Amino acid sequence: YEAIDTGTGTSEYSGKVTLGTTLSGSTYSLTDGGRGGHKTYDLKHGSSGTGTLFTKATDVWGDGTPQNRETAGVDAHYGAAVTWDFYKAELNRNGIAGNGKAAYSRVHYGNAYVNAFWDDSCFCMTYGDGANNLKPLTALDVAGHEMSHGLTAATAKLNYSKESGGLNEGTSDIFGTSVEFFANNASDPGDYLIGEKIDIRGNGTPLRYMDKPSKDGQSADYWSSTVGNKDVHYSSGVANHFFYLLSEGSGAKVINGVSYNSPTSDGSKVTGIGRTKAYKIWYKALSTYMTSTTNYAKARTATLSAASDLYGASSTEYKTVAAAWTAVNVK
Ligand code: ASN
Ligand code: ZN
Ligand code: CA
Repeated sequence: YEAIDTGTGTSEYSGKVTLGTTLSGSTYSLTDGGRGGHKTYDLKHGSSGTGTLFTKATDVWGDGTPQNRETAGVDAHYGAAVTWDFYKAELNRNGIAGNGKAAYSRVHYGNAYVNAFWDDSCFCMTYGDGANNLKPLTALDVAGHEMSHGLTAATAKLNYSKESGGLNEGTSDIFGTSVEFFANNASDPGDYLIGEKIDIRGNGTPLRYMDKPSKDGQSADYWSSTVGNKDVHYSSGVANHFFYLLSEGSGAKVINGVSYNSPTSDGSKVTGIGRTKAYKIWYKALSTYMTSTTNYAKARTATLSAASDLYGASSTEYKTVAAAWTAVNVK
């Protein structure tokens, strides 16, 4: 006997959440039957194989602390579900690959491992437990970021170096942040910061800032001819900054209690079109016009083509795409 169920979980980062689960006989598992059957496994500090599927006699999971090994499973399973739902509701996409196929998640990878990664060869997600095994990398924006590497691999296949690598990383930040806004979760409200929950620096600051990427000390705010020489997590700043400006516009703004102040390279003013239109334009560009070798100049034309398809070539949306790229010095 098998049945799709709805469990409840207490996550570390997103409060109490509902979980897609499966009841087999008298045992529940973190198998999301409503979303392709996405499973979440416990690697128990190993670093290979799938580990052990989370199973239980009751459909109540985790306690919100990292000491309870189910908790990271709750966050990861919830992040996969919200990402799936975002792709479906907002991008009209059936899963990461677009064919309804579920990925799977592995948590408790290695020991105090401070990273998370998508692996396209297993079509799977892996999460470390973070510093001192206390801050697993399972926050919503990180989950959405990592799984969106699978989305990019299934669409534009942007090469992971030089400017195309920055666009690959930027795409993951754009959708990671969009997933966080889409979740509308009171414990982790949407923001234009990446990794604000996982305290990867140990001082409470996020990993990246989309309104002004240089606030991290390394990322580029604007395109220059040498931006492709930076690590892809820093050359992504140009794409992140473009997305922020397109969504929210330049200047000072407070969203969900977070203050932003986004500059432009030339002192121009940009009025945003809202993040929903912005991520639809980015997705259309990624899935229709970008290729493995797309650089920033080509990303400008790809997103203009996408905006023209969606809103028309004389639309405010089209003009704002042009203005936002110009404001990050992609002309
Ligand atoms: N967490 C990193 C990222 O998604 C893993 C990597 O270096 N690719 O960017
Ligand atoms: Zn990434
Ligand atoms: Ca965030």
